[in-house]
Amino acid sequence: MSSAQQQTPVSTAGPITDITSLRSDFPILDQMVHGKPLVYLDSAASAQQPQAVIDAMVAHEQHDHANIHRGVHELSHRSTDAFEAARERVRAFINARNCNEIIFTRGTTESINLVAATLGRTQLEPGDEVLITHMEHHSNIVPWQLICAQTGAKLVPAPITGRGEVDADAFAQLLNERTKIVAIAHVSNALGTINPVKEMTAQARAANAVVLIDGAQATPHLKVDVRDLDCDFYAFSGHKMYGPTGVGVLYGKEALLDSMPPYQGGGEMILTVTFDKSTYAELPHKFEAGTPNITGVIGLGAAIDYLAGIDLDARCRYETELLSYATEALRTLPDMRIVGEAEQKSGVISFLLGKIHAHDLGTILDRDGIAVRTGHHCAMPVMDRYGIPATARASFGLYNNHDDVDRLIAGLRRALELFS
Ligand code: C6P
Repeated sequence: MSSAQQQTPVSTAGPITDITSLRSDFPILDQMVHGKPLVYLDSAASAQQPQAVIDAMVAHEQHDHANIHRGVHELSHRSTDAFEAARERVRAFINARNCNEIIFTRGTTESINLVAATLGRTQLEPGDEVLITHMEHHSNIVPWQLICAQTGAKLVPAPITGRGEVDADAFAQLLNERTKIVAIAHVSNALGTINPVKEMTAQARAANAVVLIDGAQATPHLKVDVRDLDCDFYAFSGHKMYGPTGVGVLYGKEALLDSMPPYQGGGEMILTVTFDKSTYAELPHKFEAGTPNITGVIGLGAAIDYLAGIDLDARCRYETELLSYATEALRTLPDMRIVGEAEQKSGVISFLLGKIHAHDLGTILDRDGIAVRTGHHCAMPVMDRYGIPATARASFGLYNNHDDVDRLIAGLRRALELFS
């Protein structure tokens, strides 16, 4: 059977509503680390993959591997079909109008760099402004800084409150006729805040700005509908949403993508080439120079199938309940400081415990088999905002449960004892 056929959802019994049954789909979780059962609380850095995703990629490599869009032979046809079928899955997943609006990239970082280096480079002029927020990941700061340095435009960060929400009044005031691009996170990886991106997009579009949403931390947890959001661009990564690393997506409105120059030159993105001049392929290929991560794209398609097989409401309820269980449990610890207490949160709790450095906390937890991330989480301005060098961060996937949280709390209690 070809991998394209294997990607089709298997369940005919309707979407799964019992989330607790899903943990066994993830083979990596069934292991001991330092003699203790693994507790994986680092899904915001990279989520684990279910067997179905691994199987789809292995099947592709075993049966169908070949380059795409280039061969007349059977394997190349199969590979191309599987690749383009994954594009259709992505389109449906975010409700884009058509597949021309789905560009495969290496991940969120490359998606944002693509927009900055094409639209940003050609549209920004001295005095123009790119409005971001103080809670952005470096991937939604540095590409804009680079392009501002080249064009004379200015990067403007909208402030955030002590709770970790964008200051809505300040955001509205900062939007003005010089604002050409607004680039905002849907969900903050350092604070867990869910931003009101639909409202922010409407405000930005009313000011005639182009809007890019960094959806890296949103697609694993929330329903994303780019038509409803009415954003111009939406960027996300496969490996945060139970797919493989090295593959991601840039959604862009077709007319806008059409008007932009290519990002990289090479094979696949051209129509004709002479030494005088080249003409470019139609969308989406215009932005997909070179051989893409074919297996990764197929894995991403399988991850979308996997998520589509789970009832979204049940998943959201489960994850929201787990987040509040974990938040309440952490609050029972003495000297606990949770960084980021927005009303709307998803997936992530950043915290500090007494005077224990976040890295020490991470190391102690690791000895207990508990994986959390520590550091600035590629969001140094967030750390500066709260006057801290780093936090420990527990982040959750649909395979986590109360036991994982209880193990985390026990590990933190041990850390407190060690440092008392
Ligand atoms: N955040 C984290 O541990 P890439 O690396 O391109 O797949 O994703 C970059 C990125 C962009 N925006 C947000 C909001 C993100 O969270 C990330 C990745 C990881 O928080 C690794 S730093």
